[in-house]
Amino acid sequence: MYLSTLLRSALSLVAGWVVLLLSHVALAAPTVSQALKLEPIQSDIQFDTPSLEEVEDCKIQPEKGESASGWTVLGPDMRPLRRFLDTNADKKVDTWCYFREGIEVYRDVDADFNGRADQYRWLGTAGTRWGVDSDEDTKIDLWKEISAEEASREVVNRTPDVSIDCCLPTMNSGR
Ligand SMILES: [Ca+2]
Ligand SMILES: [Ca+2]
Repeated sequence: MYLSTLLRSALSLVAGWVVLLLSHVALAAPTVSQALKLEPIQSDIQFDTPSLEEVEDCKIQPEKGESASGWTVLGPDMRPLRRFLDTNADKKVDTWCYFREGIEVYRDVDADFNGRADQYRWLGTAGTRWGVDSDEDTKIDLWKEISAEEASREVVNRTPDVSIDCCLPTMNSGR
């Protein structure tokens, strides 16, 4: 009797491991060099990229939180370089974060979880811009957040095919 209980608990433990293993396979961890090949969708991002020699000393660290799981690529100094997260537990990455000097400066977000980024956010030392790309063509259609200073810079820098309207602050203006 005792033996069969023991056997049952051993079997359920193994089953648990198999499930855990499978979920990791489904959301397979990238290698450091695969992870570093990914680039932000927007072009004006200044983020850290290690040299070829430094790549050997970079590491991939799994992330497992209550609201998200994924990986962080750590540089030779153990500061984060990239972070890729699955925030809706569908085993697909939907948030791609880029760091500069250990601080997250930009992220691409697939907010409707269809596999294509539809929001672009500048963070930390890179400012406060938060653009929405409703049709996922990589061009920002409206700003969820932008400071007055950033808005005026956008008007100056944007290529002519982007309408000026989309560069005007829609929220938090005057920050
Ligand atoms: Ca996901
Ligand atoms: Ca999307």
